[in-house]
Amino acid sequence: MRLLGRNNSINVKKVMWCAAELGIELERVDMGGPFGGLDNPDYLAKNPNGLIPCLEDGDLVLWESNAIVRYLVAEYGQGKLGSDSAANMARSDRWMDWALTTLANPFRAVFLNKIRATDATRDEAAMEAGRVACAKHLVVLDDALGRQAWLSGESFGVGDIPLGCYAYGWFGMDIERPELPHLAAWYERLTQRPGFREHVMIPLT
Ligand SMILES: N[C@@H](CCC(=O)N[C@@H](CS)C(=O)NCC(=O)O)C(=O)O
Repeated sequence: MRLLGRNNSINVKKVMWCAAELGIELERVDMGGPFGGLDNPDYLAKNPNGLIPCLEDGDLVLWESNAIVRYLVAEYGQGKLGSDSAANMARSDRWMDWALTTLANPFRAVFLNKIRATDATRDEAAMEAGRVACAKHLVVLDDALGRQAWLSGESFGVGDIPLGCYAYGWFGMDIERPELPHLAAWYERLTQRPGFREHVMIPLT
């Protein structure tokens, strides 16, 4: 099984971390960013969006990182990471969808301007608007984590994975952050997990 995508992408990180949690061997191939290759016809035949990540597992070629994570859990999870019941999976799905539909866009505005932009290209207004929007959305997450230890329910699960990757970026950037104690405590628990340390906690670039 192979995952195509550079290791510093949040969407690649979530798949690699999920595979590590499940004990799956997953070879990663550098693509995208400085490695390029996403506009090659061969790659576009696999993912016509020209984006990473893309999973190859036998005949299956799959893009969209959350779909890949769900596939790994369904195919190889044997009920782990909260995949033992439809209700538990739905609890996780809710946060996975929320990450993409609600948090991803404002987070990207902060991350790209803070980490990837140069002084010449940085859009301070967009960065600040993104930061304010993220801070507002993260109150919802903090509130949920005040009532349950994990986003997946009583134990760590697949619903914690995408937002854990965003949390690493949020806490790792030199930005103003509101006090969100439950979010901070959950993040601290994530940093104890070997798969998170290996695949997510790498320099922000
Ligand atoms: N919704 C897609 C988003 C994919 C995406 O935007 N990938 C970015 C990296 S995080 C990408 O391919 N950027 C171009 C590049 O790396 O060259 C997913 O979750 O897989």
